[in-house]
Amino acid sequence: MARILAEISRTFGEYLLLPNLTDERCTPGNIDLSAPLVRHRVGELAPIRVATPLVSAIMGAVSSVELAIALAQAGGISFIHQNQPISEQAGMVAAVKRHKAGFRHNDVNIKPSATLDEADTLFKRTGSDVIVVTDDGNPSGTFLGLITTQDFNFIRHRRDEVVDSRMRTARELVTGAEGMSLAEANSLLWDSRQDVLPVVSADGRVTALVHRRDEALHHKFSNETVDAAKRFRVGAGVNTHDYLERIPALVEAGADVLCLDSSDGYSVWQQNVLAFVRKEYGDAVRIGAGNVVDGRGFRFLADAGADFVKVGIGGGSICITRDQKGIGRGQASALAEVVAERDAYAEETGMYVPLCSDGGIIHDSHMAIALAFGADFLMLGRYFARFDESPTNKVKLAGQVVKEYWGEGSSRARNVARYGQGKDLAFEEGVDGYVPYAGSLYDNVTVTLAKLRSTMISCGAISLRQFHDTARLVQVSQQTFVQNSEEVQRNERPTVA
Ligand code: RVP
Repeated sequence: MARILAEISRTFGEYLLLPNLTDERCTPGNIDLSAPLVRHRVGELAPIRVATPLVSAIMGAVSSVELAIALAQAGGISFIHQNQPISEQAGMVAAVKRHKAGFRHNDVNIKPSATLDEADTLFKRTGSDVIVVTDDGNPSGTFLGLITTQDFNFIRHRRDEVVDSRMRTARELVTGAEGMSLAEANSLLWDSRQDVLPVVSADGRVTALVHRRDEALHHKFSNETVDAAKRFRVGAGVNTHDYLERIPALVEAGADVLCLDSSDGYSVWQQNVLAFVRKEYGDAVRIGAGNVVDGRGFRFLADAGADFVKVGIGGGSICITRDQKGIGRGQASALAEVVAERDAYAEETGMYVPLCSDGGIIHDSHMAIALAFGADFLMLGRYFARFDESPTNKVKLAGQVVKEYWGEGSSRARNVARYGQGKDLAFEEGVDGYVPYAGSLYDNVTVTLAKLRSTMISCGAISLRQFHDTARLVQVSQQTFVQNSEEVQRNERPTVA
């Protein structure tokens, strides 16, 4: 006979935190939000950590190259999705890795003979606000000047005018020399009053760009997620089908951490992939696995060698797996059980395997609840999909500016490798919809982190570890829950297309 567990499946909106004593240490500047990303021995520091415990979902509608750079700058990390040809995914990973904190790679180039219309198209396609003009329009060409979004507009200038007529020439610009330090580059930026400093090699090529706004961001977030060479870190999703080819290509492209992308990770297929990674690469390649919703699933993947385990089935804002298959668990209940298993596992084996709570964050307050429950870091789709840096279109819908956001199990994404339904998606497990547009990642993450710090201050915790250990949560009444969910349905869930 099937077993019926005694507990009720509960979600984040059903809990509130109680304040603990706030003492002198509890100031915003003292709050440490850093978290381990991968397994490590208890008492030691994880080899990969994040200063901001937020990671972007392994989704085509979320994690673009631009978002990965912006999130790494803000101290988190992105996972580039695997529902695309291996070469394209590896190309996206390599594009993120070309950027160093402070020194941005020269990616966006144009010829002086190109038209302003072509420059405008390039600005829109890349999201960049500065283009390097070179003799042949390639990064390896000779540097001739810069053209920015401030240099022309189509009220004053004709679309067929050439870039040459509006660019600031190399001779007019202050430039830096290859090999200079970031501090020297930033001083030059201030002295020159330029917004961008091209760093030029002895043979006249632009090897990097230093942006004035990056210095300000560095002071705001202070801990970018970078590797030993100061390149931004980036993650990548993998699947249990083509991993023999995909994993080596992603490793070659420079992916810092991989993650198995599946709605149900409690499978021998994931065990096989983890065994492959350990056999081929030992600990040199880091890989998370999931998703699971109970202690058994966690232990299975931890024993199989997962570097972190992702928790959550059916809680994603665009997810309809629970309706379609009757599988899932309230995210709070799932976390509570898996956290207890993680801690027991650490006690027994001396190995700490971090947990990622994936999906179901609707309000910023849910992030605090998820972390209080014991999650090490959080994976978010809807949250990041709302920002400028996500790859989807911004559209106006009933007077409101929204961005497209679709699930990997929707017929738009058809992420067959994620859902284990066979060769094609026989039925959808996700919807295709819209989320309210919210502006830039930096502005939003700044506010979100301020709220999180403020919650931790009220709860008397200055680190996430302390927060896990000392948070006290209560369940709210049924009535509050009904009101919350009505409000969420009205305002916050993606609008289905
Ligand atoms: P959310 O942040 O609530 O939008 O949830 C994002 C998560 O939802 C993803 O990280 C993934 O685990 C899950 N997902 C993605 N697509 C689908 C689907 O189509 N059902 N679900």
